[in-house]
Amino acid sequence: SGVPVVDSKTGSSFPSILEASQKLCGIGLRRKCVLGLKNIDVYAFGVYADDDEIKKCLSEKYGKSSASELKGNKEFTEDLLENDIHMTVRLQIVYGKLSIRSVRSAFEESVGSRLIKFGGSDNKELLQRFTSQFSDEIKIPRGSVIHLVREKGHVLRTTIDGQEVGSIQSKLLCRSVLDLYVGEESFDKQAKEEIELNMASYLQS
Ligand code: DAO
Ligand code: DAO
Ligand code: DAO
Repeated sequence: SGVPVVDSKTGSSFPSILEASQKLCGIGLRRKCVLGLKNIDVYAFGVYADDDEIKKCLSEKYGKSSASELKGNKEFTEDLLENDIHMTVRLQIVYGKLSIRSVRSAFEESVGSRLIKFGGSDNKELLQRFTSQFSDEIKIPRGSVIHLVREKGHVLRTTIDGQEVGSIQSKLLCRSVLDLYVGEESFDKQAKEEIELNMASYLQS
């Protein structure tokens, strides 16, 4: 079922298929500027989607457009984020000194700003209540693999190294998390383009 794709910058390897139907659409890098000084590589990520579901959901609307026409089309991006399409984002941790405190604050900044953008400021408290439950005992060493999975019915399921962390049913949360990787202000612009192009190509296949 295909050779893994290896990110040349970090050496992280991504299987080309996950859970039988999730196909790799593109990989990228999450970097973060610390102390306004230097960028650190935090994790490499791969975005996966179910090609049949993309086709089922979107071929009526976009089936006549070519993949290159759809690349960078805002409405197409919006439809990928809003629809109940099974997607997985696989994170492979590169940074070796990740503390739960920094995960919590990065999460509040990145996911939090989207929850507010797409859902309104009353989600701020909810987010803080959630991140306060990120237990200090959780260890996320270099090489850890985190899956963020959007399942049927807009359920976000999270695992760390195959262990369940939790599932939350929220369309807003699913949308906000996927927006980090596929949205307009994604962490890695080049990755976003590649992901969109591959997703668009599923409509013609
Ligand atoms: O040590 O303060 C520091 C810099 C660490 C930045 C970490 C950013 C965390 C990004 C979220 C990771 C989610 C798994
Ligand atoms: O990169 O800014 C970011 C956010 C990535 C989302 C990571 C979710 C990690 C959830 C695991 C929490 C376990 C403590
Ligand atoms: O749908 O009403 C809503 C808002 C739900 C926001 C929930 C925030 C919790 C963050 C969970 C992160 C899981 C990785």
